[in-house]
Amino acid sequence: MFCYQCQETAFGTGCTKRGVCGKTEDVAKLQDVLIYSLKGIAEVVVADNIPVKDIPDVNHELVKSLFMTITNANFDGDSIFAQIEKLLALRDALKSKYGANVDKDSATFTVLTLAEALEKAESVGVLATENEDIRSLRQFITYGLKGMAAYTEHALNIGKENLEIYDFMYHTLAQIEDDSLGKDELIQLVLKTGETGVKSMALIDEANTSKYGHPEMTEVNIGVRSNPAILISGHDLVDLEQLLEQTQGTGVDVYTHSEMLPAHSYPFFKKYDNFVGNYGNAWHRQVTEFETFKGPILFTTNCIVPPRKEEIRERIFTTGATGYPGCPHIEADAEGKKDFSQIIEMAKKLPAPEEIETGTILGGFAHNQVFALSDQVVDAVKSGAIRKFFVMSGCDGRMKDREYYTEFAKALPKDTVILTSGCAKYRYNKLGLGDINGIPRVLDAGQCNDSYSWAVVALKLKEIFAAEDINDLPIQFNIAWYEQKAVIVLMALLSMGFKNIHIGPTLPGFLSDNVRQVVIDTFGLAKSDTVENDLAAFLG
Ligand code: FSO
Ligand code: SF4
Repeated sequence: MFCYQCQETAFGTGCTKRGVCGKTEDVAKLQDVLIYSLKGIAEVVVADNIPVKDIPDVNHELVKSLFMTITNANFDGDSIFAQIEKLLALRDALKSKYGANVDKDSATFTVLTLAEALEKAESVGVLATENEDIRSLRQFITYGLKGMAAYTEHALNIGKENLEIYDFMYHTLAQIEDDSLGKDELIQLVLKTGETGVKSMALIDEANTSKYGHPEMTEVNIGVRSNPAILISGHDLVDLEQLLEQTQGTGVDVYTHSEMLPAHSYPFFKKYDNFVGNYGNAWHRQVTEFETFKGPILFTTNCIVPPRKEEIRERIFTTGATGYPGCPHIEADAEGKKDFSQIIEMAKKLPAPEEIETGTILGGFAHNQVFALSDQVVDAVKSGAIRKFFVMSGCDGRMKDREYYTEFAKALPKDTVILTSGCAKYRYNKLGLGDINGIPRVLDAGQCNDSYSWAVVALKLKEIFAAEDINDLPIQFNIAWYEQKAVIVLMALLSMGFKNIHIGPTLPGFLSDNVRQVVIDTFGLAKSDTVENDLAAFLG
């Protein structure tokens, strides 16, 4: 196996035996074959000019398959192999229906058994591209597509689609295998991926807000009640809605975990009085927090940490693109309805969660809520009460050096405001950093996809302050990254013209030396340094 798609990749260069994330060699290989199968479908769609509006089933399997390969989403080899079989059948059906004549291996290969799929992986994985720079750019783009797919799938679950996104995905998957594309063309494709990434983030924003209302300033309880309860993790709001509906009148409470926290700020979910609060912190702390939670856990998306203890594994359920061997996977029926009754029945028999924290945290500062405060914000900037905004969106992770983000937040002067989203916020959202004339110093827009809000807010500020360049605004990006959703957020920001973005705790291992240099020279991308050096650099 070879995988270097996330920030925790072994030695910063690549996992070659087993993933640091816990992914086995077989699962890594099957994911490579899954991606290769998608390339075959893309070849067929592009070669035959098949209109994406005519192939909804294929489009939906495209985004689901990409999503299944995101870090910490799916550890279940059987479900990945079943997905490969499904894709190959779809590919062949497309070929016979449209009469496509594509002779590329990705469009013609077959694997009949798991063993054959594992053998196939030997020649189609990441290292199949020999040139290190071309490989780096091809993977950069592929990881962007994975993040884009995650956002597209959530929007799709709410019934919102943008056909341009599928179209882009097929063309890009077909193009990145095209040996005629050199470094420069691939760099252009990175930016195009970012542009389409912006569309996917706008789509999920539209889907979420049209169905659940605009997030509003909300205090979220982090303590517990005495009822038995279910913990829901991941990002899918439709799964949350269905779980809340099905738990009404059962005596079972529902708590959010990690990236599901922002759901509390949507007006729609406030009507459920068993929707108690948020339990725990960012994904990697689930190892201890699931022990004290006591009840069943539903994963709607990543991030799953492979549960070592059987007692915890027995309480885990997956749905959507996620999977874990031995944990029940809940499928939707033809109408998209999921039956969560087995989770509810399990919850009733288990003890209530053990309290690990008390108090509240503040959220709901997506673009609409920030625009509602815009007069206050603009006055504070004009008067000098706010000197600078720091966008610290992104992901949290296990590495010790991520303490940097807590220390950086603590060390920021009191006339600065943190704009956050994604699970990175857990590094500083309980520090009590106060406010500036009533404006909280940590404004949380929501999930990682809600980083979109900060781009929208920046564009608004550019207009208000009549700035010529978006980079002239008093906004500094200091982002924490971990997996491929953060990769698409980064690409989106680059495509919008934001420069001098700092990311950490390390630069991506998938950037080769040359590609890294190009990104540094062209976009001013930099790695976070020490708190002292960064503060000095950012605040002059
Ligand atoms: Fe975090 Fe995991 Fe949202 Fe990611 S829970 S790390 S970028 O999946 O998706 O922020
Ligand atoms: Fe390694 Fe990350 Fe790939 Fe897991 S997802 S195998 S930790 S690079």
